[in-house]
Amino acid sequence: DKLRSQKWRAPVASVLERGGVKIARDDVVRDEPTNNIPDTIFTKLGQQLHRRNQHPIGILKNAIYDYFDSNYENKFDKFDDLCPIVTVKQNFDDVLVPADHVSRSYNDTYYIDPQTVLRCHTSAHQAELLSMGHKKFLVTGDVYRRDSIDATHYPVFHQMEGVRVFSPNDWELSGQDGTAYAAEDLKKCLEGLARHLFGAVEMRWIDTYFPFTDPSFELEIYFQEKWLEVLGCGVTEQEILKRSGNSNNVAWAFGLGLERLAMVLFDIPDIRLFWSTDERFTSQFSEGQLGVKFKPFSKFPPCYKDMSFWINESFTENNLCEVIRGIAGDLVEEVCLIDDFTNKKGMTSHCYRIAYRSMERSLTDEEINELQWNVREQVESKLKVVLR
Ligand code: FA5
Ligand code: MG
Repeated sequence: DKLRSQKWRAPVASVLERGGVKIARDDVVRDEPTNNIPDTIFTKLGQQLHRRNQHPIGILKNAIYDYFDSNYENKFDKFDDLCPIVTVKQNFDDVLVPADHVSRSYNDTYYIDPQTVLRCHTSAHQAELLSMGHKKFLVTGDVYRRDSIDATHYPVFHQMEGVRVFSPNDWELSGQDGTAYAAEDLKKCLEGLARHLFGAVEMRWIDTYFPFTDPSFELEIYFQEKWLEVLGCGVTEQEILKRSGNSNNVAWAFGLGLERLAMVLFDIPDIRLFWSTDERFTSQFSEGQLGVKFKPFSKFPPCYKDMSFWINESFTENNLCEVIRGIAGDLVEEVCLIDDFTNKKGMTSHCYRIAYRSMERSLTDEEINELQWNVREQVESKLKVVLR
């Protein structure tokens, strides 16, 4: 969600941010200080859930393809096998992300080396495909982000990018300017998609900011008693069109969060389930079946553990989450800041509540205590905070 952020933060070039880099890799041979990709992420590369026709993400992708195929005479060009390893230029520069934008930091993005990242959005492919002359296309793929931990955020997820380029004859007769025409067409297209997928559903548009579109919007859907952001979109910045040889045109673009849409579509309560190989999960979905509601296989109780510590200047929540995920893997359900205060000496204390829960079985006290013990130890040694 952070690409919408308008708050610039100077990239933290401190040792500790590099320390964040070292965090997950310091027990393997390949200890590259400029590489912050832990093994839990490496093992996800190439899994391509979006290309499995029996998996909820693949089923959803195919349903979205159907919508575009049946509503547009000239079909959208489709790409779902573009490599997730891209250059910093593709991921950021080509879509006008400013040099000091927070999303570029090692805290937010997985770097292979200073010029190469795991794409953090499918927008990384926009400029190239536009330059190749594509006017209407969909790009589906796995994307990677260092992020917080809860039921709707995961460090690997899937997006589908859509781009449509208009030429002056498209809008001239409408009495609108190109931008207004494209914005209206975009909203109609996405509202139609939501109806195609969900039928009636409670949704709302939010005005937002992206470096690559203006105006920019997000669509939220009411799910599990909350508004859930499912996509970002907008009218493409003219500079991107100009650079790709589309100077006289106007375009719209969107980026769908496929897990979020699939959660609503299939009633899947937690994003970790998409990675489950438990048959009680996988057997509930089949090719082409949209009407299925996921039946949880009995709900196991969560176990909460709190930990408090004095933070230092380079402490970040993403680094904390990476340490916890490195130890507990998918057994961690949520990490939540529950207390935050600064004492008279100017020292700041954070208290985090960690929820442990397996989607597949009951956890024993012993197992959880061991996890928590390791978490405390590594949080202290790797993040250099002082436990209280
Ligand atoms: C983007 O990634 C923009 N590239 C989208 C875009 C494309 C805007 C084209 C304009 C034009 P954002 O960071 O908001 O935006 O992510 C898009 C969607 O991905 C979100 O709405 C959400 O549904 C999903 N998403 C974001 N972070 C996560 C996460 N950690 N886990 C699961 N889904 C996520
Ligand atoms: Mg967002």
